[in-house]
Amino acid sequence: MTQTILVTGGTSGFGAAIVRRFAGAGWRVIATGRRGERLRSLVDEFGADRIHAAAFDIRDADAMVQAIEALPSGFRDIDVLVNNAGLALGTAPAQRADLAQWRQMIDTNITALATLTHRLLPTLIERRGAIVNISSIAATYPYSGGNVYGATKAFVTQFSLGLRSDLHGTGVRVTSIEPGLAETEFTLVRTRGDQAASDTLYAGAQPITGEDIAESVWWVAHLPVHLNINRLEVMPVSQSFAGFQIART
Ligand code: NDP
Ligand code: 8X3
Repeated sequence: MTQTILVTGGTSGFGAAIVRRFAGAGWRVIATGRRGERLRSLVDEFGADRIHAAAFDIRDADAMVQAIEALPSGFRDIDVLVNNAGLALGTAPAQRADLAQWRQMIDTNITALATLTHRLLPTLIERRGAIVNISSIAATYPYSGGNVYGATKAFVTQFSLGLRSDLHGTGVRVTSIEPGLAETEFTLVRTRGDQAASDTLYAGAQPITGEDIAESVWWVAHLPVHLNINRLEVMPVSQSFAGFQIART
């Protein structure tokens, strides 16, 4: 039986790779994001029977509900929800950070993710489906300038574990995937379009790719139904941990 997956942030990076991985294997895919032209290209590539494009700003709860209510009949039975849309903005320390950027990260990475999950839970329970939340290593390992971004991802990880607990006995699976350094549009967005900064960060690092994470989501979604991956932390071999800092008087 053909299954259906909803992927938020399908216009770029991890999300676009996840859309391609599942659509290419015959799943029905609902792809969301603000950039409608990119979603339309995916529909052109795979066909409207395979991909449904839903262009909206995920922070707009009314637009989100409208998009879900407008799903064509063939796309309504959602088996897998991938909460991937998200962003980091800025790398300034908290005392110099832009409050508007903090709010945008919280609205996108936390509030929108929780709102969409809440809206789709009845369907996912009915389908004995799965939720895959894209968190980050920043949820666990703090770094200077990571402040609110890391905190939003800590929410994503802990919310995933809480959902696991609440959904006990429903058959719904919940996974938090926590990637490290990955080359997508993430750093371009974080630096407001500084291509040189993005290129410098990833140069020579053999970072994670969108396809790597798509493969992880595919694996999680295709495990035997009695298995649940709670958390999956993924780093490139080139990345590891650094020490604590000490301010001396
Ligand atoms: P990209 O910038 O390439 O993709 C982000 C996606 O999120 C885009 O499709 C974008 O769509 C969507 N998005 C952002 N804001 C909104 C919004 N307001 N409304 C709708 N969609 C939105 O980055 P990544 O692929 O790297 O990021 C995907 C997820 O992975 C994020 O949650 C990120 O925090 C996480 N992550 C990234 C890592 C990395 O190093 N790259 C590592 C660990 C986690 P559009 O702009 O079209 O709206
Ligand atoms: C993105 C990974 O380490 O740049 O979530 O914050 S990191």
